[in-house]
Amino acid sequence: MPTGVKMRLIGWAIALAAAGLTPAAAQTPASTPVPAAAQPSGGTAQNPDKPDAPTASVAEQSSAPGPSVVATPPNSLGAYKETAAAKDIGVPILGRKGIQEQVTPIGQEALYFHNYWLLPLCAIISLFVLGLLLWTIVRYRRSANPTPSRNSHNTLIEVVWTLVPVLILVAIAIPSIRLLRHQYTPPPADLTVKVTGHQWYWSYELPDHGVNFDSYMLKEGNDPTRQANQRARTDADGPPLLAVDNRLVIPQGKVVKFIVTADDVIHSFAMPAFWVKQDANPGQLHETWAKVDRPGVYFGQCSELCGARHAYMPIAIEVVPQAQFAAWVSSKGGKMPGAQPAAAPATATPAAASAPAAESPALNQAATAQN
Ligand SMILES: [Cu+2]
Repeated sequence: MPTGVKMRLIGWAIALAAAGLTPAAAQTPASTPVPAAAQPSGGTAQNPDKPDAPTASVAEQSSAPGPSVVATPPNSLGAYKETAAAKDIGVPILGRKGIQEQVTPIGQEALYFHNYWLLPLCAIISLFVLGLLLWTIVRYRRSANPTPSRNSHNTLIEVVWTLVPVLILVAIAIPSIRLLRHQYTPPPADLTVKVTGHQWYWSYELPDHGVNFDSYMLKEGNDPTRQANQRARTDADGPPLLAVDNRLVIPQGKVVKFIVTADDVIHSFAMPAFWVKQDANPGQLHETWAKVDRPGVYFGQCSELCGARHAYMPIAIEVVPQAQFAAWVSSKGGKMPGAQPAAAPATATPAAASAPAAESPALNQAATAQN
């Protein structure tokens, strides 16, 4: 067989083998459909499901009991109340090894790739090389093998030790690049949060909701540096060094775009359970996103050494059903986009302007989800 044909055959063999070697579960699409009930009834481009169709999953049921709740003005929803932090999810657990339980589609895909693909592959390669070394040391020691081999060339072995590493790299590259692609092509955002790192606290802004606040770590009750007007941490707030006075609250099942920047030095906005870690650089806007279906409180920390109190600027994000989110927005002095009658053109979104019934639940939902 001519060399050119042989090489082409080898190339096809590599491509086929790589395709067969990639794990099927890693192919979960990044954009898991947003719970049907949480979707707007207008502009349902990415989800054809009916917004008020009965749904089975717990997340969907609690996320949006129906359009009527979303349509109710936030003021009538009752006050927002902080959820008590869990001890088994969204927090570091004493004695636990490995990566935190993931609550975003990207996190789950990445965790699967790490646990069921990269780690076994590394283990198999390490064990194989170790075995080969041991075998060579024992079998070809001087006493057992007094006359050394004078071989300098073996075509079969050379082809094998070139092809096998190429196959391994291809088998890693395919799911890895797919994960990157999912990570960097987020679905359209339902909500934008601007995150700013400061020495040494975080501030959050929801520009579409008129919400803007700072978030500081809560000190322990017996901390001598705690001022009299500062609330001491309780277990419901979260673990020591991670609980904050003002949590960022986001709605469950919605795509949240985080625009991350810094005020003074470089910080890093990191939320382990979301698979989010994004540098916050002064003068630059970086973008990351998360979609969390599971309500709860999740904790992260600044992950870029930023100065003396770097360790004391934690991040706490609370994921709540949409109605609770609206109550939180109103408790922060903001209002849900589209919560006003369409008569006010300044705040009306294109969907709101074109909708015939200004007060319809569909309108409020559409306007909410568009922002
Ligand atoms: Cu820092």
